[in-house]
Amino acid sequence: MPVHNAEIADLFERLGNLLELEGANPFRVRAYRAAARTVRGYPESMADLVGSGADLHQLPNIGGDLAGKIQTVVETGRLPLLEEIESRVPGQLSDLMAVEGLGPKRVRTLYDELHIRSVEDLRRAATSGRIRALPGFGEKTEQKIIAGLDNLSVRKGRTPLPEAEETARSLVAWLEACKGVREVTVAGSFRRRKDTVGDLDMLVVAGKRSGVMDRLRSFDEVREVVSAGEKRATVLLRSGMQVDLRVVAGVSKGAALLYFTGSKPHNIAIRRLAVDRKWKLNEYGLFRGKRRIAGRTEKEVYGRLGMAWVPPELREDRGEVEAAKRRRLPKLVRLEHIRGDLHCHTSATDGRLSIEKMARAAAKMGYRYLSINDHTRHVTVAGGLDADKLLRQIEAIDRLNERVDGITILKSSEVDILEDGSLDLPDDVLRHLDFTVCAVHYGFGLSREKQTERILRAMDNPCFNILAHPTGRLIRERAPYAVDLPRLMEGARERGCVMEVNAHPARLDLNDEGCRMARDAGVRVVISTDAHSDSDLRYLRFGVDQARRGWMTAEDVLNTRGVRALKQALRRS
Ligand code: DGT
Ligand code: CA
Ligand code: CA
Repeated sequence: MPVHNAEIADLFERLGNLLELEGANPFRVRAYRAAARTVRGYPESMADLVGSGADLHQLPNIGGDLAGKIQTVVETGRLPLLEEIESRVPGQLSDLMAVEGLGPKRVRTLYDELHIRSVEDLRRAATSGRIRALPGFGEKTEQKIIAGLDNLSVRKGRTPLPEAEETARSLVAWLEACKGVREVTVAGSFRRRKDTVGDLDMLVVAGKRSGVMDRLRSFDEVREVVSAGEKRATVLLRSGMQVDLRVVAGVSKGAALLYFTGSKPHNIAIRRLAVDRKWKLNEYGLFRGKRRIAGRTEKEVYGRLGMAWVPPELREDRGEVEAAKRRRLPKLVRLEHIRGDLHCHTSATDGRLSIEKMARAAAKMGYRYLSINDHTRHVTVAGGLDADKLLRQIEAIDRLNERVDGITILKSSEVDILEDGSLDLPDDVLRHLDFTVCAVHYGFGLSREKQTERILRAMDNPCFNILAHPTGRLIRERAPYAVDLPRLMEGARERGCVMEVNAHPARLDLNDEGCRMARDAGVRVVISTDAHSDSDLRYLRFGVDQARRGWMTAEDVLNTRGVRALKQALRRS
């Protein structure tokens, strides 16, 4: 069974953490973390790439040394450098760094003074009050560590959807190849496209004696069989993710799919409709007395209950049941509606490829346009573009547009919103762009009031068009900054500004609720990938998932329009 991207990423993260504990060069530490991020969110599996002889150097943040390490892990399942370091310091110390409030220095102290090597050690020491006595810790820090530990288990329990997808893909293929298995579907939050999933709920349509349970047990990723009967099983995978599997008969397939897709509140709401008619609805079907009156397809069940079929993304009991009864469900946006990407980076700053290469990649995907959004100066990591450099890039794009067929390259920038709410480039430069994408990249610690004011002030500038990744969260890495999102929505609507749905797997920002908020406030969005190389352009579908969960139609999403209509819609009146 091939090594998953998430496992490679975990090894690199561990390596980065342990190097930091040992006081290694910060650049080296950062390089491993950046590589972990790239690998974790990459749309193709490293195992496949290595297998097909692809050049891993082309991936963002992957130099020659790292490319070699990825190859080694894929081929041997091991990372020798990590093993070497783990012979000096216990590997579990890396897990401690994930506890909020603990950096490398403190972890080192805890290890040296109290011999704390694991999360369990840490909890024991904290709850028995031994940590407060350490120099530089104190009672407050001890409390914070306990809270951090509680948080950790909450965060650890869920898997980001793009990562879960990788596991699901190989498991579905594995089960489908089993004799007697007719169909395999993943239900649950996975099918509803929630941004993180608690576990995978698999439904298998199979005849009696199909052998699917043995097949599941022999999946290479299975670490432990928690329970296994004739019709249901629960297993734990090596990644820590749980899989629930149920075998269902063809006559019940729709009812089972409906039941196990959830959400629970949605199920409860539609079961009430059945009860109102004195019928019974469960995972086997819809019953009048003993007679099954629907069950083979979801559509049949919904139809009998007087409802239109509800797209799984809407099944959260947020008004969809009522809307489905009145045939008023929104026509949700689809990936095929998208005509271009409005957030990408090039090698002029921290991207991998030239403008031309990015544009040709976008054209190949069938896009009509792609905007170039290199950073302004304030983002120090890559040395962003100053006014002169941006003006030169604008001229270069004009020339490219004459030469490159089939796609329009739009002139834009990812403009930093400074702490006082001004934009990082003068208006007379910004006016040369087709539109701006503006973002907060530092000053995350401002109070909710101040952060909100800062962004609203930036929106006051008539050159402001799109707010990039509006809450700044990084999934599993950084919580959203404190900001009054409803007020930002109101402010955007009043000023004719637009919100971004950043589709990068590390962000998904706006998330589903943010999208719904935008829609309810009458604010349009764009769905963009924040691509740093051509392959990242494929992340777009993850943004579409969240937009659909937020009830958005193609109308609500401006990059479903042609280039002229898009520019028109972005123009502020
Ligand atoms: P997750 O795994 O936490 O991301 O969320 P789900 O929605 O996948 O939840 P899960 O795996 O516990 O259960 C899968 C589906 O099964 C759930 O969405 C609805 C259904 N279900 C589970 N337990 C119940 C229940 O007690 N009542 C009802 N009506 N449905 C349930
Ligand atoms: Ca689930
Ligand atoms: Ca489950």
